[in-house]
Amino acid sequence: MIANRLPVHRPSPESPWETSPGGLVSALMPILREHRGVWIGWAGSSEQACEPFEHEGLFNVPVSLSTDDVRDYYEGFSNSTLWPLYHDACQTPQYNRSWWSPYVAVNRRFAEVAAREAAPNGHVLVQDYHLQLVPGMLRELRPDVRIGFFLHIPFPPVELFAQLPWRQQLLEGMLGADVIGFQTRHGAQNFVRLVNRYTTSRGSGQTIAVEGRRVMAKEYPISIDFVRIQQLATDPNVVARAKAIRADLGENRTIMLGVDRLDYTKGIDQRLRAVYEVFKGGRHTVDDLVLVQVSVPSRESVDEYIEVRDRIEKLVGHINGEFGTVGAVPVHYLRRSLPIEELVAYYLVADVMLVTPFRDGMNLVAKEYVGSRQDDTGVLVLSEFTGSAVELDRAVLVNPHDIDGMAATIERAISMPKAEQARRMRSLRQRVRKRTVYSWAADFTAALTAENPPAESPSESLAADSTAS
Ligand code: GDG
Repeated sequence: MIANRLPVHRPSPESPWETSPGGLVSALMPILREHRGVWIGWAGSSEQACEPFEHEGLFNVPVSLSTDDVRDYYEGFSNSTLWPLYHDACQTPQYNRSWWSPYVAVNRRFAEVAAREAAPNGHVLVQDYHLQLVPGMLRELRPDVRIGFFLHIPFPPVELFAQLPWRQQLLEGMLGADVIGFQTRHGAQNFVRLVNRYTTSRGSGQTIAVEGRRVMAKEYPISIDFVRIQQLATDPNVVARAKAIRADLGENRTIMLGVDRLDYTKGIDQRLRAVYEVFKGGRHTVDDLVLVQVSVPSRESVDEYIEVRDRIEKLVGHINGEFGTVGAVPVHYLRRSLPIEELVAYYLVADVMLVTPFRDGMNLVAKEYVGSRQDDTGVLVLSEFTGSAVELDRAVLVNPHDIDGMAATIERAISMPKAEQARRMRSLRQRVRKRTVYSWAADFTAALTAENPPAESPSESLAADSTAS
């Protein structure tokens, strides 16, 4: 497994390693433990290069990054160019020419470590937008290994991706893989269209002919460890903690919950504006309604993240100042990471879960909330621009850009009859129970280990392709 970050971190070189929170880690830890795989990644900014080590049954191979690499490859090209561009350019992507060659150099470093570590005819799974050139580089170094690439974030439409000065190189890098996985069918289709437009390879449907090889580009929607969430949701300590939180917040109040990395793609500020409108509307007061917003600090040295944090904190102050009383506030804002048990206790007390990103590859929080609602109560308000909205279409879907619409939907969610809540939640739970992180891994690894059929001749694949231009 190759990902930008190792699945562990430590505050200082003297502290013990701890497993990190986050979508990628939540999704992949169970799989790697099961297969006794090696995880190649960066150990984090405070780390000097260190030797490979084992932690909780997992082998970690650290790749070191210099301060300049962190600035140019990580904060620069990955998080200030690709991240905003792939999320519908909801912040303006920066096309800084000096970030490109560090991105290439760091991708080469990862590919070289993988070339050393992979067993003969082994399988390598490359994760995410930071490492889109690795499949192509690794194929040159180790033509014997099968390579999978999975993109956790959305893959943008042609009109947006076309802005990238390095669009052809990134597409060709990804085409080094045998299987390229996306969160949604939309993402896979965008990729095939772009390959046809900007490379010499030709794709049709889910297959692309690349120099005599056949590459699959397909959706593999990621999910959660349903059983683990269920176990946590029934753990007596977690249930007792949920009762205590409810008692603290008020037995008769409707509790709304938001849980997100503190990221401008997550739409936390628009959500707060909608909540402001709900209180302003006058049908609810601080006595009967409360929002708990958990925001996990993230990428704190990137300017846009500092700005969104300021916007959010101003809005929280604004709402609490206008609608709070001495002893009761409408918004409880926790800017910190919580232990998973505590997080699930919050899922258990939330009558209404607000998941309103402007764009999100999948959103595991939405699935975790559903996974924890064993009694079929609770309402999930979900942005239609998340990958999870494809499967979780029985949630109450919202457009996060429409503040009034979102406020009206939140009011509807607050007063939804129990029978309708149960109908919707039963159907949502069935979906999440059926497709877990384990079935995601099984599907992806099955595709990776299956031999792709040989490529058609170029003329044949061109004839079959209706999207080539
Ligand atoms: C990326 C993509 C895609 C959150 N707060 C705490 C905590 N979390 C855990 C949640 C959940 C995960 O972090 C967040 O996952 P998301 O999917 O919601 O979002 P991203 O971090 O942006 O993840 C996303 C994902 O990758 C997987 O492919 O769905 O689209 O952007 O699992 O539970 N965990 C703990 N404490 C917290 O305070 N322990």
